Amino acid sequence: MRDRPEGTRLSTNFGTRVGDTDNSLRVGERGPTLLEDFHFREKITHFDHERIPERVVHARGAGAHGYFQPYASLAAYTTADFLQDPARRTPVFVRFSTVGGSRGSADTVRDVRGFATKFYTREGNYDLVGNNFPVFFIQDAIKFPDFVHAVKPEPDNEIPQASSAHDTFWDFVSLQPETLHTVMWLMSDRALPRSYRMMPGFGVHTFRFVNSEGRGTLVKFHWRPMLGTHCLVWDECQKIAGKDPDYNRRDLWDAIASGNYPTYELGVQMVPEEDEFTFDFDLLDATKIIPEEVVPVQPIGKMVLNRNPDNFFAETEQVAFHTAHVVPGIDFTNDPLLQGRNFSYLDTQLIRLGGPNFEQLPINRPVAEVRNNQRDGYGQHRIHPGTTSYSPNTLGAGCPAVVAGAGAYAHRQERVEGSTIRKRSESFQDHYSQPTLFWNSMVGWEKDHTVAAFRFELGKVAHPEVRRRTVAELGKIDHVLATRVAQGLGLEPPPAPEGGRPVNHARTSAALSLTAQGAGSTATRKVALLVGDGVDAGQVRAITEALTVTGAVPEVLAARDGAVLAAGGGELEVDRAMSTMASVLYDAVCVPGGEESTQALLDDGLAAHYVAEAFKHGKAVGAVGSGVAFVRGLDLPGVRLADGEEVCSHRGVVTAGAVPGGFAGAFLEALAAHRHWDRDTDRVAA
Ligand code: HDE
Repeated sequence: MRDRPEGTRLSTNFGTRVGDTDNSLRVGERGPTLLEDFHFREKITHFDHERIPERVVHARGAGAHGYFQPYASLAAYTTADFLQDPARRTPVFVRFSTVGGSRGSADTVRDVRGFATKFYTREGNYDLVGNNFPVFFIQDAIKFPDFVHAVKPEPDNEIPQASSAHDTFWDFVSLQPETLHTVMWLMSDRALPRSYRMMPGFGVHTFRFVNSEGRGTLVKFHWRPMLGTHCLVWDECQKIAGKDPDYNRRDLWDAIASGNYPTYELGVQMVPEEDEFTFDFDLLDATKIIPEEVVPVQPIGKMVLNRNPDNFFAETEQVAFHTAHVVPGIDFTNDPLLQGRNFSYLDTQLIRLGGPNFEQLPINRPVAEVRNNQRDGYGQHRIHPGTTSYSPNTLGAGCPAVVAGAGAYAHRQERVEGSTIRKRSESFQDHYSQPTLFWNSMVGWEKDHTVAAFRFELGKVAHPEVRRRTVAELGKIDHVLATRVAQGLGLEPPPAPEGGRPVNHARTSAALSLTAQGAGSTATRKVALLVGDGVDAGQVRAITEALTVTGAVPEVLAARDGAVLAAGGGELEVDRAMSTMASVLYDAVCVPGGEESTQALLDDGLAAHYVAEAFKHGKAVGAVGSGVAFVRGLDLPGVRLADGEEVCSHRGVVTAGAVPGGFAGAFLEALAAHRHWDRDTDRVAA
């Protein structure tokens, strides 16, 4: 249903054509406006009511349409219709989001990201409402309001926006050790996705597949981006938040608009029900992962996002996800966080979307038939003829008929016994082993970034006792971690563990490191080529071509928009003025040659800043011909540069006397590697 304006005439909401929408009806040219002006009143009234409440969490989002297709039938595990036939494509709508910030906040904040998928299956909508971390901050839904109040801006002055770097968040964390595992993920670069297209998703909870024999299999869902998982760094994020606050949203939109469709593989970790108690943690505890080395992730299908929404409000804003939107063959477990979510999502949509008929909004409408005796309410769009709106009935021929079996959802039967009790199970009590596992599994630069994040966040905390309590908690994860954070904060490190039980169990899971998250690719990577008058246009063309062939996106930047003069005559078109962009908006920077062009760049501090900053952020840097002299002038620490005609690739800095030969290949390789952390970046002033 699309309401297109082409060839139409302006009317009121009741269909009366309007001849003037610029002047309200008044008494004489300078007199008062008349109440009689129904068009004026309707227009203003509608405008006054244009806003709906933003989501209490996940307010800022970006959506996309696409489809999901399984690789093979999963009939052995589940009856879910959309997982049976590898030939069937099920339409989907996905909404990515940040969690803490308001609707207008920046994209590149340190935060968890939502990854919510609505599958419009023939058996009704199935919503997989996940995040980009596999774990959550709390174990029981009753703590959710406390957690969210702690992380949201502080209530007296509503500061800070979209940031966990403040006292109330860390006060809560330091008192609530179950948060620590997810806090470790939050302080890692995982909280800074380069792109929604390069970000994983997780169902977090243990769900249950049920097959046609009623046999259950416990299941964890994983979305894996086909471009690999890649992240930004914190300094870059803070700058992007000013240079382009819509960075991730724009990236998603532009990629889809240009035919670079984001693709993800859906994977599952499956555990037979009889093995539920074979782990050293509880599968019902959402603060735990199942290490992939213990239960591998099996790919079961892929999702392609191939269409941008037509209208942000109608689709991305009004879409309503709900963990209880399940289809036959997918069931819940008793995870107390999931049980609470099954209440919360419907409840929140009732207020956010203004009543019980939000399922009739186009973006929420199932493709499966909807028939029931629910009636009336705000925004009712259906006209139900007849006299019966109850069941059982004979006057309406017993319809809609209630038939068990035959595709009806059947809750899996589970025997449950126990006393009513407010108590967390003993099996939920170990809050430190998995944060330690995560810490141990990171490589050096990941640990460095994580320590820096703790120092930054706690450095913003005003209450010394909150800082101290948090560092003490970190000491229970790993002594080195706590010591390094304490040093940054000028605090006494917690005492080293003495004899007895060492704090760190020394276990690792290689799959947890960012270095294990998918092969590098140059596809859709953005590269800034810095040029001035007198540039060697042949070099620019050769580099541009080599990049474009592999799917990278080169852009020519100069001091001004328009064109620059090429060495030896002619012009080279410029894509953007350097001042309208920044190195943080690119994945790599390259300086082609041309004596005059190099001189122009040397005279422009902005050009030097582009290269130095890209270097500092670990990005590939390239230079050719006289461009090498430009890079040499920046005195980048610890990097070898080309001398003469040779091609030199060192720590992601690729230089060459001329383009032909190995430059393009070496530069593409450096670009595909995403970042180069074997550099000494501390001394770079950028
Ligand atoms: Fe949510 N969450 N959540 N959450 N959540 C909402 O529902 C809630 C949790 C997630 O793009 C709200 O429609 C409770 C885990 C996503 O529209 C609300 C608990 C995970 C989105 C809500 C959790 C999520 C939401 C706010 C603790 C990852 C955005 C607006 C028990 C598995 C969906 C809304 C979108 C949104 C409640 C914890 C993911 C208030 C009570 C764990 C991706 O209902």
